[in-house]
Amino acid sequence: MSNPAATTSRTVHGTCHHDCPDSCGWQVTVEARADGAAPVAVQMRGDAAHPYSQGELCPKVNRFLDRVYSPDRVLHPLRRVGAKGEGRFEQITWAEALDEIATRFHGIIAEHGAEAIMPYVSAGNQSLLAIMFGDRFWHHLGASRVVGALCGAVAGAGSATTNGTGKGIDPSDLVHSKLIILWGTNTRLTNRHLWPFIDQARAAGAQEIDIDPLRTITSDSADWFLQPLPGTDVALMLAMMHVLIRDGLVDHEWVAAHTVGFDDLAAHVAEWTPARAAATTGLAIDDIERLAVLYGTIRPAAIRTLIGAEHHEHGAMFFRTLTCLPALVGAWRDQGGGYARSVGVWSNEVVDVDALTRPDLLAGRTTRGLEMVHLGRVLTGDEQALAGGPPVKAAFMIAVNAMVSVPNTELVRRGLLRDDLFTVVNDQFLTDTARYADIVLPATTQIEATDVVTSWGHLYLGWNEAAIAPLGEAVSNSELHRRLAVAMGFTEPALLDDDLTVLRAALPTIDLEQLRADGVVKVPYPADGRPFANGGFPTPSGKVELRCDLLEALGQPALPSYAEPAEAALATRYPYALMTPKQHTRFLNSSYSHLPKHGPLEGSPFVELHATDAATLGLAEGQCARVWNDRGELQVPVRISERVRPGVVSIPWGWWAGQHAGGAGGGDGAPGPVANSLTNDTLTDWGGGVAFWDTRVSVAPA
Ligand SMILES: Nc1nc2c(c(=O)[nH]1)N[C@H]1C(S)=C(S)[C@@H](COP(=O)(O)OP(=O)(O)OC[C@H]3O[C@@H](n4cnc5c(=O)[nH]c(N)nc54)[C@H](O)[C@@H]3O)O[C@H]1N2
Ligand SMILES: Nc1nc2c(c(=O)[nH]1)N[C@H]1C(S)=C(S)[C@@H](COP(=O)(O)OP(=O)(O)OC[C@H]3O[C@@H](n4cnc5c(=O)[nH]c(N)nc54)[C@H](O)[C@@H]3O)O[C@H]1N2
Ligand code: SF4
Ligand SMILES: [Mo]
Repeated sequence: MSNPAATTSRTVHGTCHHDCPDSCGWQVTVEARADGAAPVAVQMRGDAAHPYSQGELCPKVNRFLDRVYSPDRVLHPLRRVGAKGEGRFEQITWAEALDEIATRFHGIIAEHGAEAIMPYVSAGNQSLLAIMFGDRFWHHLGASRVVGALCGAVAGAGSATTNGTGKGIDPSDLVHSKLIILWGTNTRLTNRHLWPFIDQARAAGAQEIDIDPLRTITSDSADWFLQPLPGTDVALMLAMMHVLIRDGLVDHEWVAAHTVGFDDLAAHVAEWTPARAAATTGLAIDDIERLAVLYGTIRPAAIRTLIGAEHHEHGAMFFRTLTCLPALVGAWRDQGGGYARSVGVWSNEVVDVDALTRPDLLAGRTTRGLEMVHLGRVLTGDEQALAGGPPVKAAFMIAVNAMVSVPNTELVRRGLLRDDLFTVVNDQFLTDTARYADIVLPATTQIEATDVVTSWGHLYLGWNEAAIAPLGEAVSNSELHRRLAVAMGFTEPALLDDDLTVLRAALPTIDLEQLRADGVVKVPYPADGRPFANGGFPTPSGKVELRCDLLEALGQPALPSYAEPAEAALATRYPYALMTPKQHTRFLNSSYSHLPKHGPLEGSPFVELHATDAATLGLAEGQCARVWNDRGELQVPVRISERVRPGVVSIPWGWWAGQHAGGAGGGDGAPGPVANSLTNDTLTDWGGGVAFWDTRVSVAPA
C-alpha cells in the first residue's frame, strides 16, 4: 500500500513489547512523505535475523499497524463528562490534564498523605523504560507500592523455595531433550515460537507429554495427554516421587551430592500411592505409574511450564513441588534436562533494576505495599487490604485493563465507581477500565517509542527503535512520568532523565550502540547449557531443598504437600470448577478483542461444557446459559465440548464486556460483566499471586 506522495522508505528494527515469552524481533518499513507530512509505517514483518523468532510474528501482531492506526486510538487527553463507566469524555489539553492531576494529587497528599495515591502498572508493555522508569516518580512522590502480581510472581517464588532461584534452563535447549513434559502451559498458543524447537526434538525421537486440565491445541499435538482435575497436580507429583523411589529410579548419587531432605521426603511420599493420587486427580492409576516410569528412565528429561498453573490458591506449592522432580532423577546433569520456565531471571542479571527505578528516591521512607491482585478489596476500603494505611483516593492505571484482567471484577467496579476516587488511566484505547477514569491519557504504541525489551522466553535482549513519531498527542510511559514530575513541581533530576541516559544506567554491561546496531544481544548463560549440573543452588543450604525449613517459618509445610483450596468448600452450592483460559489465537490477554480483525474473527464469548453436564443441566449447543456465584453472573451461549472434563466448565478469557451478547449491561451504558466477574481473588499460598482458577460456579439455562 505504498503512497504516491511517498519519497523514500527505510526499515526500522523493533521488538515486540507484549507480555508474551517470545519477544519477537520485527522490521517496520517507514515511508517519508513528499508533502512534508509525518512519515508513515506502511509494513511490519518479523525480523528473519532474530535468532529465536526467526521472522515469524503471530496472529495477534501480524496486523499491528491496524492497531497503531486504528480510528479507535485515544490520541488526546480526555476528561470524563458522563457518569463513571458511561464512556462520555471531552478532549482537553495536556496542560489541563496535568494541572488537574497535580492539583488533585497535592490535595490528596495534604489531606491523607502520599500513600493515598496508588500507581497500578501491569505488563501491557514489558519494555524496560515502559514498565519501570515510572517507579522513580512514584518513589519520589512516596505513593503506595503495588506488590505481588497477576502473573509470574508465584511461579518464581515457588521454584525459589526449592532451588533458591527461579532460574531454569534455556527453553531452546529442549532441542536436546528426549522427554518433554509441557506441564500447565499451552505452548502452541502462548509461546508459539518455542514449538519449532520441540518439533525438532520430536523429529530426533523425543516424546512430548502434555498435562493440563483443559484439552488445548497443544494437547492435540502431544504424544500423550493427561487431563487431571484443576489444582490437583501436586498429588500427581507426589505419587510420581513415590514411584520413582519405590522403583529405584532415583539418581541417588546426584541427590546425595546436591539435595537436602531426601529421607524426609521419601517417608512423606510413602503414603502417596498412585491409587491415592488417582482419587485426587481423576487420572488412571496406570497412567500415573507410566508417567513416573517414563520420567525416571528417559534422558534428557525436561519439564516446561509457564504461568497457568500458578493461578491457584496453592500455586506456589505447585512450582515448589514440581522443581523437586528434576533433582530426584538428576535431570540437571544433561543439556536439555531439568526445568524450563521463565528465563527472565537470566536477563535480569544484566539489568540494574535499582539504577532504573531508583529506590533511593524513597529517601528512607518505607511506603505501604498493596497487593496487586486485591485491587477490588483495596478500592472498596477493605481494612486488611489497605494494610493499615489511608484509603486509596487516587488510582493511576498504566498499561492494564483491570476491568477485564483482574479477578473479582465486580468488586473492582464497585471501587472504581466511588465518587471520591480520582482515577487516571493511561492506555492506547478507551478500554472498559478507561471508561471509569476521570482523566484518560493517550499512550504510544511500540513503534512510536524507543526502548529495550528483556525476554522471559529466550536469552536475547531486543532493541526497539521508534519507527514513527507518536500519533496525535500520545506519549511514551517514560515521557508521561517526566511530564507528571514537572507538573508536580518536582526538581529531582533523576525524574527527568532522557530515555538513553536511563537505558545506559539500567544496562551497565551492555553496549547500547552495538545493541542498537545489531537489534539483539544474548545475555550470559552457561556455554554447556547445564546451569545446575554440578549443583550451585543459591538456597540457604546451597542445595536443592527437598525439605525447605524457610517455608515452615512462612507457615507452610516444609515438605511438598497437597491441599484443597478454600473454594472447594463451596462445591455443594457451586458444583462446577470454572476455568477462564487464554485460548483465542488472535488475542493477547485483554488486548485485541476490540479490534475488527481480531474479536469478530474469534466469534464471541461462550462457555464450554461437557456433554454429560449439558445433558444434566438441560442445556443444548448454542443455548444461553447463566453462570454465577457469589461474586457475579454472566450469560453466555453454550458450546458442548470434549475439551473439558465433566464437572469443569471453561469461559475463554480476553473479551471486553461490550463483546458479550447484550453488550454494555452495566447500567448507565457502563460495561457489563466479563469472565473475571466470577473469578476468585484469594491470594496464593505465597508469592503474591491469585487463585483465578480455583473458582466454583453454578450453571443453568438462562
Ligand atoms: N496467544 C496468546 N499468547 C499469550 C497470551 C495470550 O493471551 N494469548 N498471554 C501471555 C501471558 S501474559 C502469559 S502469562 C503466558 C501464559 O502462558 P501459559 O502459562 O502457557 O498459558 P495459560 O493459558 O495462562 O495457562 C496454561 C495452561 O495452564 C492450565 N492450567 C490451569 N490450571 C492448571 C492446573 O491446575 N494444572 C495444570 N497442569 N495446568 C493448569 C490451563 O488450562 C492452560 O491451558 O502467555 C502469554 N502468551
Ligand atoms: N481470567 C483470567 N484472567 C487473567 C488471566 C487468565 O488467564 N485468565 N491472565 C492473567 C495474566 S497472566 C496477565 S499477565 C494479566 C494481563 O492483563 P493486562 O495487563 O490488563 O493485559 P494486556 O492486554 O497485556 O495489557 C493491558 C493494556 O496495556 C495497554 N498498553 C500496551 N502498551 C502500552 C504502553 O506502552 N503504554 C500504556 N500506557 N499502555 C499500553 C494495552 O492497550 C492494554 O489495554 O491478566 C491476568 N488475568
Ligand atoms: S505477541 Fe508474542 S508471539 Fe506475537 S509478536 Fe509479540 S512476542 Fe511474538
Ligand atoms: Mo501473564
